[in-house]
Amino acid sequence: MPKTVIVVGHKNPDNDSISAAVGYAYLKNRLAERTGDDVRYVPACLGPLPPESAWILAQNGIEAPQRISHVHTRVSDVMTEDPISIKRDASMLEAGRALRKHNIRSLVVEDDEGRFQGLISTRAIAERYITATDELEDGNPESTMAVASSLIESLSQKVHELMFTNAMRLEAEDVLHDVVDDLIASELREAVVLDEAGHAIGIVTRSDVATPPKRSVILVDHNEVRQAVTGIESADVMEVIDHHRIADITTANPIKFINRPIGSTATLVTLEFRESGVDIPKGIASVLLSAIMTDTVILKSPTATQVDREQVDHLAPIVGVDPTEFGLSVFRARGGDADMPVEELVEADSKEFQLDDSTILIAQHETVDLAAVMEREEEIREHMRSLIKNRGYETVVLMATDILAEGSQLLAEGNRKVVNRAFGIECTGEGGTWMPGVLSRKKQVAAKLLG
Ligand SMILES: [Mn+2]
Repeated sequence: MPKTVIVVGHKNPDNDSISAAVGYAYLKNRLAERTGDDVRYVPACLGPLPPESAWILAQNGIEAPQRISHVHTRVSDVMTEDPISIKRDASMLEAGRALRKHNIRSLVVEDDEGRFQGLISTRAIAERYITATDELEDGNPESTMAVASSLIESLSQKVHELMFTNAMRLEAEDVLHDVVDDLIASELREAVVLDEAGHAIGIVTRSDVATPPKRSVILVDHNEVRQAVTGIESADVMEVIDHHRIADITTANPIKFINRPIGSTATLVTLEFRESGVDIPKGIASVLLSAIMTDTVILKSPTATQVDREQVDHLAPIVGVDPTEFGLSVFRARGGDADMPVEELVEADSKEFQLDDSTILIAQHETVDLAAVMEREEEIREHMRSLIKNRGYETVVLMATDILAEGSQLLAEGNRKVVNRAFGIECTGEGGTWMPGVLSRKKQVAAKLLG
């Protein structure tokens, strides 16, 4: 079985964490093929897929990363799979032969449906023979004969008569640490691993748990323990690919640690593809491009760099799209503006300002799809009016900021005169007013209203 390495992003995954894990696992698998390493890189995630990730993966027929809850060593990481089994009605002679043939210490005893019944071990057989010799009396030839016939009889005895039925039972997903003490203390050397149907799928011995292997992990889009998968302290961190501040992940050995102050981890993954000369298939290119676009807000964010732009220029022709158009469709797949509760849309980023003895609430909602926001104008205004009524604001202003167009649609409820005077506009109760270049609530809106 190949060694497994988990490639995983941070908790509460965003599109960059998902896409970087998918893209980097793909690259590492191609590189492992190239070098003939028996390693399988598995992309994983720590929470539900963001809608845009689910969309882009489905569009490209790429399997979603595996959802994991921890990287502690599990029973399945140490068990010997597919244990040798024998039917419960088989004879001890057959059992003995099977133990010899496979050079093992115990056999799984199963019923006709293959369900686990017990274990038959070399120890149980030895005990049966030693017990038989209890009858032996020195100098009594009859007792010798009795023992001999008892031993012969034992060969045709059914295994279920001698099997051990109290073996410790485990599940493959059990955390090893949680079961190890019980296993050490158990009467038998072996524990049996059962599946849901009660079939034995593995055996764990005491020596398997003496020095359990650590699970191998590659971290993308984070390097902070707090944001990392549970159990990271007991795992083996093989690599880190990230674009955040350096935090507190530590390792026993030197590792590949890439960290650059650029717009997205997907940018770094793209660079890794190019550096190693591995072709980026169209699907993976789409996934990576989508993450550069979401993490840099279509390259408008101040975190976007020339390096990000260059990787966008490399990926877009592979996908065959215009990057901005493509970015917009990724943001639309988020579905936020059309679906999010109106309370969230208006209030998630809202601040109160004091003007004489009245209070003004200035809310801002950033979007790449202003049309979708404005389609909800009626509902939004109604909510703004309810805030005035319930919280006693004099005025509520909403800046619906179009990141791409670099301006804001201003909606006002309450005392519109104040707003109109401050900006020299004619704000009515319908449609709002487009204010080009207005992006900052503090500098461009609050200052004017309060000044
Ligand atoms: Mn990121």
